[in-house]
Amino acid sequence: MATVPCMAAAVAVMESEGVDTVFGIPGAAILPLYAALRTSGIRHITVRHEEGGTHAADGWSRATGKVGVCIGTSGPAGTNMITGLYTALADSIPMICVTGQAQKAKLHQESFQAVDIVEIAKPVTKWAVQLKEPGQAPWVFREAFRIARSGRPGPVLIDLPIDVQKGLCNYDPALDAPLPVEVPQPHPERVRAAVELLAGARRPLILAGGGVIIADAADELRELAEAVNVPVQVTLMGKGAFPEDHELFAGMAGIQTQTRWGNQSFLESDVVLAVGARFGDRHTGELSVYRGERKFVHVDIEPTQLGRVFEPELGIVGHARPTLAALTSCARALGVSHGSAWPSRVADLRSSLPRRDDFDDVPIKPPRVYREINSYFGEDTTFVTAIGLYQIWSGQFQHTYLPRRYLVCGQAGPLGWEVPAAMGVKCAFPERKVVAVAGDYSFQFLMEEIAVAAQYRIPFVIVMVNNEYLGLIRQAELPYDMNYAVDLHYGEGGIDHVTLMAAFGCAARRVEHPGDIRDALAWADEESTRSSLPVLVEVMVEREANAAMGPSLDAVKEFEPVPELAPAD
Ligand SMILES: Cc1ncc(C[n+]2csc(CCOP(=O)(O)OP(=O)(O)O)c2C)c(N)n1
Repeated sequence: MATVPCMAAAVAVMESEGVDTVFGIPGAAILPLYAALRTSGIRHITVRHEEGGTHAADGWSRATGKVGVCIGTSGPAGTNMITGLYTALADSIPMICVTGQAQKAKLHQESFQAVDIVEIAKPVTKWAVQLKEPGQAPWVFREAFRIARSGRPGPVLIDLPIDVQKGLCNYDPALDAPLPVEVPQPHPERVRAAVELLAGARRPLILAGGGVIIADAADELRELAEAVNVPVQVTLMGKGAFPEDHELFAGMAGIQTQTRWGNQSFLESDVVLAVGARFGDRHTGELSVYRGERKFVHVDIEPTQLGRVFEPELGIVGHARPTLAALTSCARALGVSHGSAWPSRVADLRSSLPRRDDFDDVPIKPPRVYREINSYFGEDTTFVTAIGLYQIWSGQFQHTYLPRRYLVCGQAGPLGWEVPAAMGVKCAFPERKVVAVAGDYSFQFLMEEIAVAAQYRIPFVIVMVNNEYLGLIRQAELPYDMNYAVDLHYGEGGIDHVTLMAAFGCAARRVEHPGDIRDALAWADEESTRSSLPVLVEVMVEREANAAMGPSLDAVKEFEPVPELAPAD
């Protein structure tokens, strides 16, 4: 077998695992890997901060379903990646972070930029490993890809001491291939038990979480829903798993990102079949209300997820795709299909519990921004949003129709995620329209990555929902009866975002009247395509911190009076 630099073998593994773009920043301790990358077919995007690199790899991964890669040198490069690793772990995103390291023999001597990144990364990765021998390089990289994508996907960190990187290994790409990834099949008796529970229900719901999207199981979900005529809800991470214009769509339940009719439908349901959902606290709120008297069937690929938040009536371990398919076949074989009474009830709730988004006020009310986004951008647009009131409004008001088009870092919520993640999506799918919906403060967190998008001509639209303060924190401070440390004072010598974008060579427009939003979106869309650059639309919104939120599904603050509704039968 040929003897090659072990980093060339590592790069060959990346290529054969479907990696065509990596995000990173070189440094002295990672140069042997960069030397191998230089002669490969992989495109390297030089980011301005390793956290940005991790989020870009994360966005690339969420859009493609493949394993994203971020590379950095030793010391602070690795510690800068920790937030990205945590974000990917929390949302089950397959990703590999590669770090350089000081010489093996010097690690105990406080060498320059030597930090025990493996120990630091362990709690936020599925596997954190240091390469000890050049001969292990292809195997450690193969195993990293296998672990990242198997079971509940997640991130891996590979630390590469500089002396090991310089070594040789035996490698023949013709004799190498990705390691097999198991697709766990559900237990047939449990599938039958689940179908029987559905059959016995009067008001069943299917709840699709992010696991349905990760498993690429949206078609199987729809087939099951239509076969049994059962309404479908999505979690925030599941947004896009089911088309929101489908007659069986039942909204979203939650205490932050919810629809009013979604919460009401959920409260009226008696059996919930949850697939690839982890019962996150922003979804369930107060558990006694969430659970009520209803029975839950919980399907997950990861056995330790079952019973973690509460014990379901029935748990099924399985990959979402074969499990949904098996549920459909079993339901068909048993002739299980519900009548139209409950789906009609859900449709009634949908029409009788709307939220207003047609405000004409100046300053602009945030729901109006999302109305314009919904109406201007097409179904195939990919939206990227992180955390803050703007993300909560996005979850409440934005419509999604296709999987892998609504990308949100649902659990970790690191401010600044949008710009690098949008860049990652656009690198993966240059032909897709990509829109980052960001708060002003979130935008500022990693705004240096605009320079990267400008350098590489990566076009996307940023819609900034600017309330000039930390809205979510202001809302969180209400019970403390304070507005402390949440003022940004842009008007008093602070940031002018339009000028800021100009400094990066990018266009931007500020909007203060609701009637101007649509034109600005159309302009930004055209301008970003024309210039191949990121373009910003800064929408000035009212300084009001009152997104509809509450501690439990039945206590979510409502803006509009709730009409009297007859209870479900
Ligand atoms: C890295 C990080 N630091 C702090 C927070 C806490 N945090 C959540 S939202 C928020 C304010 C966000 O302000 P902005 O982006 O302007 O959005 P808004 O809530 O005003 O819509 C802060 C500080 C966080 N989520 N992530």
